[in-house]
Amino acid sequence: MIAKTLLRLAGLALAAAAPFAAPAPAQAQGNLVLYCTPQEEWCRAMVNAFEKKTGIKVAMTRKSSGELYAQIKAESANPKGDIWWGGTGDPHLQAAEEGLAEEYTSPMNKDLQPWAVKQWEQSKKRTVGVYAGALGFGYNNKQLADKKIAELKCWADLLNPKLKDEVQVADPNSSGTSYTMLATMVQLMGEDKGFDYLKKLHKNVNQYTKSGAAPAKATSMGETAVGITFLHDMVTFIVQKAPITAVAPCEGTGYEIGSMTIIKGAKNPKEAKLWYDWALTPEAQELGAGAQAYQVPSNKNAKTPKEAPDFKKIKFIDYDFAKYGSSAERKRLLAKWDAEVKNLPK
Ligand code: S7P
Repeated sequence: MIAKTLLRLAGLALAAAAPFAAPAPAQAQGNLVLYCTPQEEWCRAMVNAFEKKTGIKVAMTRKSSGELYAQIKAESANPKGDIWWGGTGDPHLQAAEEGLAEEYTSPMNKDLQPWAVKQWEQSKKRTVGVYAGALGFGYNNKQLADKKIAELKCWADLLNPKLKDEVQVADPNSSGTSYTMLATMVQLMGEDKGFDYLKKLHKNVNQYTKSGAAPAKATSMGETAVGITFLHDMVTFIVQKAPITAVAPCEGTGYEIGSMTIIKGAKNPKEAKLWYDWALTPEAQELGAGAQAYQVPSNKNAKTPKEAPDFKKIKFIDYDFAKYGSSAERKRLLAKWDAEVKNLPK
């Protein structure tokens, strides 16, 4: 199963450069309220390009995955957002299951990778994959050398007592990255051993940040020796010459299908669909690399950035999105993490 997933994901990195005709949205006037979860720079680049192409004015709010899910739920009686672009797939699936998302079938679906379409099918047409990213960690080479700690290769290495208060990871309630880690540990080790691991890791955690990518920046600046993030978030700083080594853990790891959802009751549904179709084109998906976002795009004809982690070299678990993106399971695991891990004494 794992091998099958790996092969399927390996295919992601080999997007064919077939000729492609992106649908050209007609020049339009109008407004769109965008909820955006990836890096601010990528969100801005998307907004600027879309406004230029369509004449539609975009009001954008950037927040972490769990935070935007909670906001969309809180606003559901009077929705303020039109479309939610990016962020880990689990909270998008939860929103779909809870009736917070509109059904939509984009003409672009035919050009998408099977994993992106599967996300759409699993959500009953309410969310679709826009990119994929592998979970891992990164360490600051100087910090590690100063502490005389050997190269870190595995999740198990992060439990080294010499790393006390030297590991940073986000809070899974606000962060989709960190929820992916929580669900990954449960799937990789089994629930009891996975929670044991998280409790031991807690002793080494210096801070549970709100944002999933924040530990990558902290690692780049030497504020923490180790950060647990998606690998592409570490690569962003490696490209900027930060002294970081990015690690795909030896035991195996999970991954995200970054997703997109039209919000139920959107006030600007026509504009939301224009964004949706455009965001699935190679033209839009290739904007990521220019903003130093190195996820793997979901359109088969979009170029995968050359800096993107090589999925063929990563040992992936067969992440069960249906289960771990379900409302009941996500609520249960987060409540258990709050009760058993978050406030443990060190
Ligand atoms: O930074 C890009 C990215 O890693 O951020 C998204 C993530 O869900 C947002 O951060 P949170 O963990 O704070 O929710 C990912 O989808 C994306 O690849």
